Amino acid sequence: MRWRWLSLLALLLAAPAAAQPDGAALYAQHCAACHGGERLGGMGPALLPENMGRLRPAQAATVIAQGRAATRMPGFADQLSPPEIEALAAHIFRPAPANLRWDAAEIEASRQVLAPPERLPARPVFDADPLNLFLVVETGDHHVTVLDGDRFAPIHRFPTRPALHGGPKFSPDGRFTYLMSRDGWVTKYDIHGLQPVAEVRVGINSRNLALSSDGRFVAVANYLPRSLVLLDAGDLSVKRVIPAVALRGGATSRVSAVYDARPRRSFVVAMKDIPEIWEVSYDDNAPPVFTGLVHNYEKGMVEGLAASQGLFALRRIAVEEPLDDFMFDPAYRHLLGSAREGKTVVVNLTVGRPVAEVPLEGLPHLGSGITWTQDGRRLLATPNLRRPEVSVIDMADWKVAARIPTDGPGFFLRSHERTPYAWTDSMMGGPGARDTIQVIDKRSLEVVRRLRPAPGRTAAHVEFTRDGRYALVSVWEDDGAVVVYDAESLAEVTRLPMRKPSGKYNVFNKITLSEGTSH
Ligand code: DHE
Repeated sequence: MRWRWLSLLALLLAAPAAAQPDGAALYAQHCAACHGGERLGGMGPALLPENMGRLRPAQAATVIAQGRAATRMPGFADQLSPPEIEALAAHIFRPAPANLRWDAAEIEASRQVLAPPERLPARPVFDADPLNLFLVVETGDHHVTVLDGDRFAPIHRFPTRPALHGGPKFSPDGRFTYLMSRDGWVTKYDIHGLQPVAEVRVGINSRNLALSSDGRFVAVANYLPRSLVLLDAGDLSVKRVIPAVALRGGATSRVSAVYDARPRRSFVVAMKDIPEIWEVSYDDNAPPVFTGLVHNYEKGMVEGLAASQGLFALRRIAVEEPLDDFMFDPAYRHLLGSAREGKTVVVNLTVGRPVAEVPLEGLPHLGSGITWTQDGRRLLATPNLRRPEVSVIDMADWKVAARIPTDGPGFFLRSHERTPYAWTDSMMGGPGARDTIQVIDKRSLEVVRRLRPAPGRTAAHVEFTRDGRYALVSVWEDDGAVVVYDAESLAEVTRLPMRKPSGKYNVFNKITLSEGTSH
C-alpha cells in the first residue's frame, strides 16, 4: 500500500507543469493578419512598446479581451482564456525585432499615389471660403471633418490612419494638407478636391511632420527607426533618410520633433537622446555651414567647418542636455527649449549656442507657446504640463514677467492678433479642473473668465477663425463636440457634435503664421 502511494507521488512530481501559453504563436494565429507578422502594423496599428503610448500591459489585456469601441478591433474573451490573453499582452510589449529596417527602400515600397495631378480639380468642389476652413481631427473614430469657418457647418468628413498626432501642415497656398499618424503614415490630402492624393509610411513610430515654407519638402521626425525622413511634398517620394546619430561617440537618438523655420529656409530638429539641435537647410544654395562640425551622411564621414552646403546641408548646435520640446521667437533667431529637470534654455540659432536660461519650474509645454506684443514688449507665454500656471516671459531679457495661476496644469494655449484674450485649458489637472477653459487678458495678464463648455467633461484645444472673431473649443470626449464662442462677448454661438476632436486647424491662420497659433 505504502509503495502504491509513493509511486503515485512520484508520478505526480514527474508530470509536466501546465504548459504556458505561447504568446508568439497566439499572435501569429489571431493578430498578425491585421497588425502585421512582425508587429509593424497593417490594417491595425503597430504593436510595439514604442507605439503603445501610455497603455500598460494590463490595459492591453483588457483591450484584447473586450476589443476597442469604434474601431475594427474585436474582443477575444470568448476565444482565448485569461492566461492566453495575458501571454498575448506580454508578447506585444516585447522589444521590436533587432533587425528592424525601415529605410528608403521600405518607405518607397509603401508609397501610393492615389490621385495624380491631372485628376485634381481646378477649383474647390464646395462653396465656402477655402482659407477659412478648419480641419478638425477626430481621434475618437479616426476621421477629419472639414468645417466651413463662416457657417460653422461640416463640408466633408473623411477617414484617416489611426492615431493622428501633431498638427496637420498646409501647403503655402492652403490647398493641400499633410497628416501624420503615430504609426508613421503620412497622407497628402487635397482640400479643394476633398480627396487623398498620396500616402507613404515613413517610420514605425513617428512624432510629427513639417512642411518647408516653399512647399517642396516634408520632413518627418521618427522615434523608430531613429531617423529624420525628407520627402518630396509633391508625390511623397523619398528624398533623404538621415539616421539620427550623434557627432561624437556614435550614439543614436529618437527624433522628438521637426519644425519649419521659414526665414532660415531650414528645418530645425529636436533630439530626445543626444545634446544636439539639428538644422537641415532646404535652400538649394545654402551657404557652407560655418558653425560646428558636420556629418556628411552621403560621404559617411565627419567633416570640419564649412564642409556642408547646398540642399539638406546639416548643421549641428551643441547644447548641454537634450532639448526635446521647443518653440521659436517670431524671427526664428532664438529657440526656447526645455531640458530634463525643468531647465529652460534659450539658444541663439544664428551664433549656434545657448545664450540664456529661464527660471521656469515644472514642465513648460513650449510646443504650445505663443507670443504677442504688449506696451512695446514682446511677450511669450507657455502652459505648464505639471504646474497650474501659464508662464509669461519677456523676450527682451528672457526674464519671467508673470506667472498666471490657472485651475490646473494645461496642455494648449491659443490667441489671435485681433483678440485681447489668450485661451488655455487645465486638461492635465484633476476632475474639477479638466472641464474648464480659462480666458486670460493679454493686457492685465489675469484670468478674466472661466468657461465650462460641458461641465465634468474635458475641455481643451482652441483655434480662432481667420478674422479672430470666433474661438472654437473641443469637448475632448468620444461623444464630444466643437463649441463655438464669440471671442469678444465670450458667449456660446453654436456647438457641433464630434468624436473626440483632439485638435482643429484654421487654414488661413496656419499659412500666415498667426502669432496666436502653433506652426
Ligand atoms: Fe502631442 C502636438 C509631443 C502627447 C495631442 N505633440 C505635439 C507636438 C509635439 C508633441 C512635439 C508638435 C508637433 C506638431 O504639431 O507639428 N505629445 C507630444 C509628447 O511628447 C507627448 C507629451 C507624449 C507622446 O506620447 O507623444 C504628447 N499629444 C499628446 C497627447 O497625449 C495628446 C493630448 C493626445 C494625442 O492625440 O496623442 C496630444 N499633440 C497633440 C495635438 C497636437 C500635438 C492635438 C497639435 C497641437 C496644435 O494645435 O498644433
